[in-house]
Amino acid sequence: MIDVVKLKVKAGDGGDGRVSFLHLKYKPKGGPDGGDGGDGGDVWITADTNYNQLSHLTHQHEYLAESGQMGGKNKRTGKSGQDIIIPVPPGTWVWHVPADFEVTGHVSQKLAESGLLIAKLENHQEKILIAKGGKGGRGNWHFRSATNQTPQEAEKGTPGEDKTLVLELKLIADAGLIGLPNAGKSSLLIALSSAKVKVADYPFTTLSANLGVVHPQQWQIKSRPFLLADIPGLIEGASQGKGLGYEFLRHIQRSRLLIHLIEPVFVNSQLDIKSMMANYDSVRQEISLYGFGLDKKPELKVISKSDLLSPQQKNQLIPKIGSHFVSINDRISLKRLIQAISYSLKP
Ligand SMILES: Nc1nc2c(ncn2[C@@H]2O[C@H](COP(=O)(O)OP(=O)(O)OP(=O)(O)O)[C@@H](O)[C@H]2O)c(=O)[nH]1
Ligand SMILES: [Mg+2]
Repeated sequence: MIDVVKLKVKAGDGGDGRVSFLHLKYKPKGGPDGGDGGDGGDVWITADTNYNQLSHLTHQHEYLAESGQMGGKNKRTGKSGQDIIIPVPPGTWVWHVPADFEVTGHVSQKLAESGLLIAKLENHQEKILIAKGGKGGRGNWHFRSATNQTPQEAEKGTPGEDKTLVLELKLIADAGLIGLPNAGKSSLLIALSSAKVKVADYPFTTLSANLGVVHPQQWQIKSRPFLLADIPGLIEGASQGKGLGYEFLRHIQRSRLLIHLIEPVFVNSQLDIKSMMANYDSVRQEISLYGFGLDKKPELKVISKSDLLSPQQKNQLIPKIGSHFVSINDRISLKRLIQAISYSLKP
């Protein structure tokens, strides 16, 4: 999924004013009649629900709006340049960045440091002006005066604005799944929704963010559907560039609830609760290093793969980690989790 793109935009220049004089058979040298130049086209960005990622913007890196045309004879104003409208999915943040900004490393962090946030586009058809077109120059007709009936001057059009932008898409999910790689996040998304996502028994199976809709009604729960996001796993040192998950935290930045999956750890077939708690802490650490208030979001701690646990082991875990257990093989546990999530999401 493409969720960050850099592009240059340039509004159209204003057309120049014209220098001309009226020529008539019976009046060889008439008055000045040079028209004004047309205004340059603007560049707009608009939120459009027909898009759910930014991949349509990767083929073209420069967006130039049309310039205004030069003024005509007979005081005719030149044609204005056409605007450009760039559609983006709702949830796109628009950053004004230095021209040499590089979209590598921890982009969200770099944007916060060196970019200027111009807009957060949330709703369909919300529109913002990104670069204003130049004004058309005035034609020589404007410069006539009592002492100068034949002005040879006209105004030049002003240049259109140009900017370098980074568009950053932050998916809108109600709840986001976080946890170490292999914790079972994608499996859970599939079990709860109809999302089609890759699952495998190795870390870093998920390489981008996934979204699924959960319909509590299908589980005989009277609650509204909600959107659940699954992102790549987070590992210790993620904020220093390890693993893949860090960059994807942008997609849970806007969710109202974090669902933190902690998988059981066994050492010589003994449950290792200390390691589980340490794993939990390491993910929390990366969340707080990410910033943007992510660590302030309400969190549901959920122990995954609970089919691997005996009732005694569950009892040992409750005082240490909590009492939410889930297994994709246990429908009752899935239903209970949906109930807990729905309850947390109630306004
Ligand atoms: N026994 C058991 N295995 C599970 C359960 N949920 C997931 N698994 C297994 O755990 C492994 C990892 O599952 P994923 O869903 O890919 O884990 P993930 O957290 O999305 O992993 P990354 O995308 O790499 O971060 C797979 O082999 C799953 O089949 C569960 O409830 N019980
Ligand atoms: Mg996954």
